[in-house]
Amino acid sequence: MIRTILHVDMDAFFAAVEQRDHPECRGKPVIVGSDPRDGRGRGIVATCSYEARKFGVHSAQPISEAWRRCPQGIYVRGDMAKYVRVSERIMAIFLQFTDRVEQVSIDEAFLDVTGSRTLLGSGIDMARNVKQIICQDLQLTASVGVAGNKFVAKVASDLQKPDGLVVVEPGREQEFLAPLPIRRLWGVGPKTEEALSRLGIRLISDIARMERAELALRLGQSGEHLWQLAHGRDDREVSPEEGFKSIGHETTFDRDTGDRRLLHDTLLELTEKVSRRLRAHRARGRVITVKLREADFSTSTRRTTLPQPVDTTEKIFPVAWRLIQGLMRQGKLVRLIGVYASHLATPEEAGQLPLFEPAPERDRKLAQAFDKITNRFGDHSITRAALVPPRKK
Ligand code: TTP
Ligand code: MG
Repeated sequence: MIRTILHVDMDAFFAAVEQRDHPECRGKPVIVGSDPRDGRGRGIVATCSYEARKFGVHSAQPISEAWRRCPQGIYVRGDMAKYVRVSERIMAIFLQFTDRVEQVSIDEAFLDVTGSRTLLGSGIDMARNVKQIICQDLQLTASVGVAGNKFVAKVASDLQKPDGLVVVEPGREQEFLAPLPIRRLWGVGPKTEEALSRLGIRLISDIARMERAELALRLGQSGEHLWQLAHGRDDREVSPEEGFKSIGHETTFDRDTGDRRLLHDTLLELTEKVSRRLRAHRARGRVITVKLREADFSTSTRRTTLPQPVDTTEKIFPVAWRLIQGLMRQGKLVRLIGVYASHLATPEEAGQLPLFEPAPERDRKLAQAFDKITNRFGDHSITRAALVPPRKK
């Protein structure tokens, strides 16, 4: 079966929201960052409007450098909570088209709309509609790529930014990718790019032309992977619960249950496992997803994006419990529940995202102390007084 996958990515996301909310910024170079007025180089550019990009301003640049290139720009401090709210509305729009939505970052998602074609039209129809609804409801523009797999859809969405729509018909993937530089391939960073360019390999077509075995010989496993991508092949699924990377736990009850206390305590235990694993990996998650399966196997998920990445039960559990309660239906018994943290960042990465501030130190120390004790005495040695179970109705 030929799949239809959309990759949607908002244009100049934080800056576009600011231009929308402050009409005096429209049509002007707008730079969003932490510490924007600090010309001495402490702040970092989160993003900037397309007007500012003409001056050579870009994400992750020191504000001082942006200032040097574009002193006439409008410099604003971002409002992360607002962007998260807008992001949630965007993700909700995607769910009108399919429940197979994989959020990749705050402003970007894959949609597997294969199953929606009979009802909602072709890939290009759905792409146009997604763009139109985002524009009408949120006064923002998105760029969309439509293709038979994730990789090609992602490349396509980026090609005509801003307000782009690029469709790659099935069977034309290789032709579409051929003239593009190899850095467009997933897994080709600056180092690989340099190594390959020394061999005269600069375009995706150069890789597609190579013998598969030769590429594998030179680059090992990633050679095989690049060869597949260069031919426009990518069979990874759009996976709603997983997101980009995730840590999760789920459990099936011995007997289907409607007991809220049991559900609460089980979810708390699962959350505890997730947060311990997050800390063990020195990672924090920004998206919390819960899953609930009813006795008849009908399964639903719900997720929320947090303003800051988290790795503690104190932060994750209240969110997860609220989401689970939203999924529970009167009189329906529950077979399975699960909780996942995704869109993971290491503390270092979280620090690089200028607007995501690290979790309070106090919270972390508490969690670390807790880990030490549970690691020594097993999972059940401490119960948290802070997390009081709900009163039975
Ligand atoms: P991107 O989608 O990479 O960028 P963008 O939406 O601003 O612009 P484009 O039109 O090229 O897609 O990132 C989405 C948001 O994430 C961006 O608006 C701000 C935030 N961000 C950071 O805070 N730091 C960063 O280094 C990057 C790349 C993005
Ligand atoms: Mg974007």
